[in-house]
Amino acid sequence: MKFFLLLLATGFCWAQYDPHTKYGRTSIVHLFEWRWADIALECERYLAPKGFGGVQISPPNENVVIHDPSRPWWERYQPVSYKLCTRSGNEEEFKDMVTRCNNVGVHIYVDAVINHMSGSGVAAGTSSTCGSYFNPGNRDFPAVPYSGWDFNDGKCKTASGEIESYNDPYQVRDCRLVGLLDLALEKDYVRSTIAAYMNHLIDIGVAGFRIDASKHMWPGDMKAVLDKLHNLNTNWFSAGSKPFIYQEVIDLGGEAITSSEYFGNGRVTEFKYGAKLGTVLRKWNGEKMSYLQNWGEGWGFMPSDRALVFVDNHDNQRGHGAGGASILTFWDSRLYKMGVGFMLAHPYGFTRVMSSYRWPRSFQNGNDVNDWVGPPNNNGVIKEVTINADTTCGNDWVCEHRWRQIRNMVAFRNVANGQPFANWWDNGSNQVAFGRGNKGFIVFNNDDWELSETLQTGLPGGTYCDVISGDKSGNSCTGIKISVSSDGKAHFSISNSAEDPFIAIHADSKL
Ligand code: QV4
Ligand code: CA
Repeated sequence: MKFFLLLLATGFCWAQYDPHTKYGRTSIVHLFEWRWADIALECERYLAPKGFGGVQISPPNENVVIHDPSRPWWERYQPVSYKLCTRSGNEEEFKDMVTRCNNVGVHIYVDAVINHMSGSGVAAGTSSTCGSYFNPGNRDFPAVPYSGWDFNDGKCKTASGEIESYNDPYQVRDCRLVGLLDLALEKDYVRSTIAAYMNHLIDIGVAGFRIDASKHMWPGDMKAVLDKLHNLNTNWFSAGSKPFIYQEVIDLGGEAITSSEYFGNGRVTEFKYGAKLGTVLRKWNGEKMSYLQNWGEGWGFMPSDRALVFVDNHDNQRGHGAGGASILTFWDSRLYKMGVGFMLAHPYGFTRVMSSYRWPRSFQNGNDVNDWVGPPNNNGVIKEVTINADTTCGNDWVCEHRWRQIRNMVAFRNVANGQPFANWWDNGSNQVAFGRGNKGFIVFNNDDWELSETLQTGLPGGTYCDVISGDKSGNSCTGIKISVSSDGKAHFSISNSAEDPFIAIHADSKL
């Protein structure tokens, strides 16, 4: 018994840090604003066969319907109730999605918006995705139910009732984030109500949660909620599995609140990752890829086993949240593929791939005045995700996760799972290479001249297909072929004007 207690005390119950993806699947994809019916199809036809571990979905609970501007994506971050009823689908469609995805080994991670309800300025009425009445003016959300007692108004000390300084941890937690009515998570009623919502989802079969706006909740209050959560559904998860928790905390340094305050609850989003990687690949501020040799904790990031990493997310791909102009997105596709490829090849953190929709970006004075535009829709009804003959998506869904270079690097990460970072090489500028034990090797040329080098790959001798320029197809390669000699060395030539100036090979791409 003592031994078990010791294990418990030393954090053995690591389970909430464990994504619970099926063995050998090491990434999740954020299918931002997708409908549940389309996610179920994508799990079966694409994500399972291509080795994705899971899907982060948009908030599944009832939200405000906003008409000015017309149906912005961010209306889903203004809850009205915890009914599973949104533009993505109803409870029946949600259950069908979770069951079908779990049945093919692709797990579901829910974006849980539990810090707040709607904006304080929203008009009272039934303008909500399930028709529930609510009245922000007097804090009345009868479909939960929440009333005035359940909000932090009395606790917030600022004149406006909103967060006015991010240097005061009390304001950041107890006041309204951009006017969003702030729930009183110190109250057991609120904690129990939120836990009941999350347990409903757990019992349906979800594997974990992205906790939205975690910086705006006290870690202890969040722990009180998390301690009320059920273990995962044993139809798909081993008994005693705890839900995977990753908390959205934007910490680029310099604020009163730091990511480490949240490590006791689960993993935390590492926003420094995407911000720095974008700066390096854009070669801003004298940054070079050769500086990436100590990427990870060496760059001041949180411990790898606490980090949820990504190149961009739904906020900073459109100028919300953090990272600024350095963030790489699908709009910068050539550098973006290099960034996602680097992330998926490198052992640091648990990786999330972004999958977006196209919107009519329109910059005025450096700001995208259309940053609010919601998902592709017909009069407010989200469009289905159509699949083209070339496997890309139609209807303005970008489907980055289906880009060959990205899909194949998700597989690379699976093959290299558990293998150490090895065989680093660089030219002192922007040509770098590294391997993952004896399972994988990747080479980048981000300089303005040719890369032509013979490098130690660490791989067994043989002929390998480059999974960036093509695929292994039967006994041949549709793209570049790399010959590794018996001593593990191979010659790489990468033109700086190549469509994708990087090459990746791994054990499963060997002929
Ligand atoms: C406006 C005024 C307020 C006023 C209020 C009155 O700005 O001063 O009091 O009206 O109601 C939308 C509008 C915003 C509006 C607000 C409330 O953009 O102008 O306030 O609604 O009506 C998303 C969007 C926000 C959006 C919000 C709610 O990014 O623009 O606000 O949804 O619809 C910080 C946090 C971090 C957060 C990040 C964006 O630390 O946690 O900001 N990221 C998460 C989500 C993000 C979401 C929220 C948090 C809120 O990733 O998508 O914000 O749930 O860094
Ligand atoms: Ca709060």
